[in-house]
Amino acid sequence: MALMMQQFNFFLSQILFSQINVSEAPSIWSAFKRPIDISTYGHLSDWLFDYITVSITISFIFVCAGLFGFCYYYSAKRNKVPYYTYGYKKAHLKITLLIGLVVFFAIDSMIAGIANKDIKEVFWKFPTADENPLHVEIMAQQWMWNFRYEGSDKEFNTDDDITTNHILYVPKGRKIEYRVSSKDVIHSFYIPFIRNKVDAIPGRVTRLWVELTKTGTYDIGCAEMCGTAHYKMGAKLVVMEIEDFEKWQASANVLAKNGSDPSTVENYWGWKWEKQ
Ligand SMILES: [Cu+2]
Repeated sequence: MALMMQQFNFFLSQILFSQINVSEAPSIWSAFKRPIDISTYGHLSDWLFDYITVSITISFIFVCAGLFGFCYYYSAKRNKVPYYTYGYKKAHLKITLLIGLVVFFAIDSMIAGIANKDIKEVFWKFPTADENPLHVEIMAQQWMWNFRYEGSDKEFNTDDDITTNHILYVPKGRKIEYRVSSKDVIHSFYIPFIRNKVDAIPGRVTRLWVELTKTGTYDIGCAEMCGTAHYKMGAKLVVMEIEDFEKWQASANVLAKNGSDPSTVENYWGWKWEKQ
């Protein structure tokens, strides 16, 4: 039965991957665009990226203007007699300090401050039990992603757990908490469409939460160079309406219960969901 489940998953993945291949060829401009944001918090990262891009572009323009401006005004043609300065006059020190402070407060401190605020108030604010988050355990390995959902007993690593690989089914509009680990080397669970990722580290459990806003099929990748087939280490995130997800979960739960094989020890790679 475990084999049947695997074949079922493989069959589904074939359907999904073939659908994706049929989609339109991307235009050259799409290479410069970000993937769409399907999370409630992705705009925070996008805003920060935009802020950094705009502020360093403005700084670059000022530096270039200074460089070429000084080359022009202080060229040998305009200054027959050279004038030597060492930059230690009070005015020089004041201008240097002013530019340094502007860069420090307007760029560095802003980036660090906003990033810290977002991490504290959003990214590390994991859903509480009252919010009824969906729990998913993820085991990375060279070179695939294994997913595990608790069954109707709300316990991990028991006979009714639903396990999938290559495809991660999730509901829209419900918070999801992922707990991630690795069988072999360090990987990184990365969904570009939510602007978030977390390392999968052997012997350690890391976590990440998300709430999704759009249904559809999206790419999952590995963002850590993890070996020769690292580039192949992808999976699909299938976001469904809550009702559809619950239907899938119920049927997969029955299949899992009927198909569990306690003698196959490697099926039980899950771990206890500790309160953190
Ligand atoms: Cu990897």
